[in-house]
Amino acid sequence: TGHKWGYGEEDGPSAWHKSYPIAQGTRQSPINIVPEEAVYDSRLPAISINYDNCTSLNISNNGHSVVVEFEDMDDRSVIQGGPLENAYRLKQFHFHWGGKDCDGSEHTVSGKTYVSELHLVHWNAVRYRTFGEAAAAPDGLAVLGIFMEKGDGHGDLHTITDALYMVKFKGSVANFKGFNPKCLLPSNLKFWTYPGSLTTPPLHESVTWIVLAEPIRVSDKQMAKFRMLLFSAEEEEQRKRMENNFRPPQPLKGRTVRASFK
Ligand code: B30
Ligand code: ZN
Repeated sequence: TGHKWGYGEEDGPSAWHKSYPIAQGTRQSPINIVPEEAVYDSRLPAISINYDNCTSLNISNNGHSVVVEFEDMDDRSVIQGGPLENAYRLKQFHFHWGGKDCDGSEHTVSGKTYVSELHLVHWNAVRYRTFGEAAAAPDGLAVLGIFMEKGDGHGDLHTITDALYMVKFKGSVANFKGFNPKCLLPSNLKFWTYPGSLTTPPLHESVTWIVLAEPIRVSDKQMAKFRMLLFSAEEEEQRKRMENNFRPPQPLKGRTVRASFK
């Protein structure tokens, strides 16, 4: 896949605007969330996550992250409630992380960064025919962001980290059936929500962000496995470790962040 963007000196976040001018748009992501400035909305329904009949397909390295994809032909795994007007279907999840533990998340909370951030990407199949169509529409996507902090390792995260050796190189894909991401959720689903964008090119302003306040835990050993992945393909001579694949916070530009909790 011939992406010309990346996370390096030359092709990283500060260069993206040259090929993707929307990088300087009015609803870009991620952002720094300031809890004191978020507006508690008592009429915001709870977020409802229904992954009961969820079917994962494969795990892959797309050259910017590791991605687990789902069958999205019907409404078997959906998110609804919160700021969403209808159910959104799970398409994939992926991670962003740092090279060291001092950074890695895309969203920050009062300037605090986490070691990693999990994104569960859902699309509006009520209003759009395909994921691609939804990804370019203002109400097309809903991404559930979950912070990961250093600790004992959460639930079944090891199922993912133990599979990473199979997708070390860019372009590699491995079978990954029967994984239910329900096991990756924290116990409390309180959240912040705001209108934003994809955090990677094409940076479309199509995402309703739902960022959970409660982080999940990832161990040192598990983070080391993420950092064994490579941005480069097997045939490339220059091996580049996959790390620091996060975009820094973008200007809020007058947007309101709403909180589901006081
Ligand atoms: S994120 O959650 O905001 N980080 C996409 C989805 C979620 C986010 C970012 C991007 C997305 O669907 N991007 C378009 C898909 N890719 C295909 C791919 O797998 O690899 C196309 C592309 O970038 O232009 Cu490379
Ligand atoms: Zn992401």
